[in-house]
Amino acid sequence: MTPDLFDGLEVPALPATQPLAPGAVLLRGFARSREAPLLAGVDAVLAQAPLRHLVTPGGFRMSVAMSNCGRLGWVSDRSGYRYDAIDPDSGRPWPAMPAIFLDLAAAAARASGFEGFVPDACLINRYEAGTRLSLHQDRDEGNYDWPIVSVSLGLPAVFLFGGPKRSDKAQRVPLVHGDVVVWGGPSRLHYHGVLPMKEGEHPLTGACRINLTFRKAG
Ligand code: MD3
Ligand code: FE
Repeated sequence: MTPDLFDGLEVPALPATQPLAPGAVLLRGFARSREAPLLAGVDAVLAQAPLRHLVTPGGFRMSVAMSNCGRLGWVSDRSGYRYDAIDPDSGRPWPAMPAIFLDLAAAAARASGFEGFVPDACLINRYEAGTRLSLHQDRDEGNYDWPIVSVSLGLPAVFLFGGPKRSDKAQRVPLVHGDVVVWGGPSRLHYHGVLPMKEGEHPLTGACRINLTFRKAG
């Protein structure tokens, strides 16, 4: 094989899709081309259902600020964790999921082998400097056959991706603006978290990171 056989071939610096673990696929930059309408959608949702710091059943205020859109929203209070059709702060249903959210989530799921993903819940997480999310499992959803699709916007974060047991060694996965990860199959119930955020400034989101997680909760 002579070097000129490679001329004209586009060899990406990183593959577009990286398997992280069985069932977990990282789509680097998948949301970049739709960053503006996604962030406009976030603003529209948050105008109707403002970010808030939920309290854990144990009484601790979460450092992540959260809101939701879609038919169901994830909430936590002294009585436990659950999905609820009503925003407890407003007493009204959560805002509808913007079409661009549904389209992106379905496209990412399809690219990872999950055809027909129609999420009914989108949790919006906002991280500022120092915000962290300790190791946990997502197991409040009605079935685990569908993946969770996550979209990272704004400041970078270091994601912790462990195994089925809390004590399993976690790998550190840097996630940057526009990255999308599809967590299905065996990875769906793995422990995961986010390391404390560093300070920074992003041209589109300012001093924060926004993470969207799309779920089939009902
Ligand atoms: C792996 N959010 O909202 S997204 C969460 O960056 C949550 O805001 C983090 O964990 C964030 O529950 C991580 C990536 C993610 C989401 C759900 C998963 C990874 C997952 C479920 C199972 C395995
Ligand atoms: Fe989670």
